[in-house]
Amino acid sequence: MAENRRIRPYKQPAGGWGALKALGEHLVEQGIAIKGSKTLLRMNQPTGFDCPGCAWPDPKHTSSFEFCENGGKAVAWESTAERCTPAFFAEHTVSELEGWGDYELEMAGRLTHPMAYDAASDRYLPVSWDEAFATIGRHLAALPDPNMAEFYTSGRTSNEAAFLYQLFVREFGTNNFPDCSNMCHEATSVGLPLSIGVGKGTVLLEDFDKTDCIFIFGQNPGTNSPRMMTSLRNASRRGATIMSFNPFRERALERFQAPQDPVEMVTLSATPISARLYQVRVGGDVALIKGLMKVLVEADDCARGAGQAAVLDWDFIREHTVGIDALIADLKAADWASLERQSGLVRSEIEEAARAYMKAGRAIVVYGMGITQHRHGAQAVQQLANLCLLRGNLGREGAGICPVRGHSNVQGDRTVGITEIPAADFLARLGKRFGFTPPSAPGHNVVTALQAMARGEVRVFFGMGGNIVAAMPDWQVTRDAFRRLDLSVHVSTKLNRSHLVRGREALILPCLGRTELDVQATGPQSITVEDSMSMVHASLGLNKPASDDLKSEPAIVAGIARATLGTRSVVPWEELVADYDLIRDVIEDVIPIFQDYNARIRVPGGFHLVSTARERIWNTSSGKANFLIYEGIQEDPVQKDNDVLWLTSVRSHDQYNTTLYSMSDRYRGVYGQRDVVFLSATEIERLGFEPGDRVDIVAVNGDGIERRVRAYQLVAYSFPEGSCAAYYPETNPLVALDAHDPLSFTPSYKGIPVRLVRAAAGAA
Ligand SMILES: Nc1nc2c(c(=O)[nH]1)N[C@H]1C(S)=C(S)[C@@H](COP(=O)(O)OP(=O)(O)OC[C@H]3O[C@@H](n4cnc5c(=O)[nH]c(N)nc54)[C@H](O)[C@@H]3O)O[C@H]1N2
Ligand SMILES: Nc1nc2c(c(=O)[nH]1)N[C@H]1C(S)=C(S)[C@@H](COP(=O)(O)OP(=O)(O)OC[C@H]3O[C@@H](n4cnc5c(=O)[nH]c(N)nc54)[C@H](O)[C@@H]3O)O[C@H]1N2
Ligand SMILES: [Mo]
Repeated sequence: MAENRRIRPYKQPAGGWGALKALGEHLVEQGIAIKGSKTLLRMNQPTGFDCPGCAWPDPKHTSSFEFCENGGKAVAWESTAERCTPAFFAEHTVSELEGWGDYELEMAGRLTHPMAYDAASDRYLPVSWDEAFATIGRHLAALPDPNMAEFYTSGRTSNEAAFLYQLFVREFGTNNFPDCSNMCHEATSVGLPLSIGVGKGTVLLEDFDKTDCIFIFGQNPGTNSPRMMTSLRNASRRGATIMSFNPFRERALERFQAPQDPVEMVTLSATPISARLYQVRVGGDVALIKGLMKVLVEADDCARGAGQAAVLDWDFIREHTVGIDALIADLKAADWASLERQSGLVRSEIEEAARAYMKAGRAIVVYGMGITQHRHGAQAVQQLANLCLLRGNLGREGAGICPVRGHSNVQGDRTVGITEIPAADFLARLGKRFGFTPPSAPGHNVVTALQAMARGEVRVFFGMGGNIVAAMPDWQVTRDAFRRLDLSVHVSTKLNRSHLVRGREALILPCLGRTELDVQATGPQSITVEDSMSMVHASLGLNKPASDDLKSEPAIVAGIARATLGTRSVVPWEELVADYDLIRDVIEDVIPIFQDYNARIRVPGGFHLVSTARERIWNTSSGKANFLIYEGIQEDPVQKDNDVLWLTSVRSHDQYNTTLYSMSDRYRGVYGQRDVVFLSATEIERLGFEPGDRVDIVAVNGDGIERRVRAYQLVAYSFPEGSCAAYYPETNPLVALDAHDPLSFTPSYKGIPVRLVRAAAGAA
């Protein structure tokens, strides 16, 4: 619904009637008020489909309907009545579409037919599936080296599709698997194994019902994993203490009105969520976490000196960890003035938060992109692991570390083999099961893939979902790199930027969505996904597909594999695609933690994949959990200059990554516009501006390349000094491709050094 541009503070709690109204409007806008409501009733049910929105688990998938505004929007977006047909493509040239906004592109509706770019008319024209497969096969087979192709995955792809995909790509001969996870929780996948021997979280949903304390760092559950609000609300009502650390006072972290609670809805009351919300400076988390640990260590010294109970869990530390002495020495050496300056919090605030943590018998540490998307994201994650380890808050009930994953199956895709650095034993089992030798050389992640593409070393890009061209940093570099390709292919449900910024030849392959019925030779098929808490369960789409010409992702992989490898393939592609149970059987053969896969997903709620750290088994080189040290406290070192602000790029309440549901952001009080930058009134004044002024945001990178976005409106907001915020993906041009975590390669989307410069007169 087009809304007028305005800024109007949102006074209500998160959730409540506002959420119901917003979803209702959204269903109407997608033209599916009735069909949409019916579809929503089947979401996250034992026999329905898994929500294509976020990766937050559902209470055993056995609950009655749980209202989630943004899950509803994700479903409505997929089940829209709008169609992007060959007739649409006949009407618009690609050059014309390049001038459209991301919102307008996706509003064209569901893609209905495979399309191939035709240079003569500058249009996408319909092709048959066989022609499309043959084109891909011809390009791939002609490459002198399989490493000249990139195979991207976005995290909605099911376990079955992802497993077949990696099998095909490895049989073809490369480990080039750039993945949306590289832009997201890679800091977790790389950082946590070094600390605790596993790159996933250690808690289950029931731990939220048993914990005394929940610390939430850099994560916005009310928008990005709204079903988590049920756990937080229950915890708060039980008397557990919730503490949040976020530069924004995100409304859902403050108070929440549960749409499923008739009393709250009728009385317009709400449940307070966080006991305190500390407005940490953008990029100030490492200093904050070190400050928290410093308080614990000093309190422990004091307590033990006075003959009182220890603050640290020394039995756990002695039995299960290494490195405590070095950590304590490092924390003692950190001085409060620097910790305060860097975190943007004063010592008494950090002490207050640390006391809440000390008091709690059991604590859960939750985090999201505010931690991972920094130049030292992996190390920041390790500091959170330290915080847990100090009080033995790992591997027992009601305690643990909880990275909140993004896409609904991003974690499962990794588990079944989407990784550019596969483990040797996985490759050995894969090769043995099928009788071929998979490549062992490490492949590309998103950053190294883009770098190779920019150097002209890559000829073919294949995207299994997603919108990498918009999601990546450094748009100019990214776009130039895509334009150098011979062939770009995207398996998609909606039209997006990545279809327009294309190779010499380009294909769009439309696929079934999660909500749709997937019928193969043996009948309707269910797929499986793994949520943020390592629960694997089945998902069965029930809606009539958006078009008769759609194929499932597994069927698309099989078609391409046949066209590329022909009879030399050792995999019975058609047989596997005819019955997804057979795909699950081979997954089980290759990945032993999936034992009895088909039987276990038939139990409502599915099953839990073993998490070693949860059992206090430490798969690290030391065989113990490691306390790892972060030297210094600067997360994003850059020259000291008072005019340089740290910009963080965030999601609005009305978007799903690069998909915009509307131009508004209700909880932050922004309507009808996204070209705004949030910063404190004090900073606005200090920099010589007034609220409402238009500024260009100019990145400070020191590589001589100008990166600038234009004419952003200043919005005075409660925000920490030295920091500002604006929306993703519009600000992605500001992030240099080289500005990433050296360990995990996660781009530092949440730590962008910028200057604000008055915009040219008349710019807006
Ligand atoms: N509706 C909806 N749901 C989604 C998505 C979506 O776009 N829309 N995306 C999905 C995906 S792929 C992901 S990865 C997740 C993302 O979910 P989140 O992890 O919640 O992602 P963001 O909104 O980018 O940022 C999270 C929070 O970090 C805060 N933050 C920013 N910089 C800093 C910092 O330096 N320190 C701290 N402590 N906090 C900071 C922001 O203010 C924001 O509240 O959600 C998933 N679910
Ligand atoms: N500045 C900045 N940049 C960021 C981030 C940030 O916080 N700030 N966050 C990063 C993160 S966490 C992530 S995960 C990435 C997201 O990067 P991506 O995962 O690449 O992007 P999405 O926007 O989720 O992809 C949207 C497209 O996916 C397709 N799609 C939707 N459902 C399906 C499906 O079921 N199957 C298939 N095949 N296609 C489907 C549709 O065509 C849609 O246009 O962006 C990253 N970029
Ligand atoms: Mo993500």
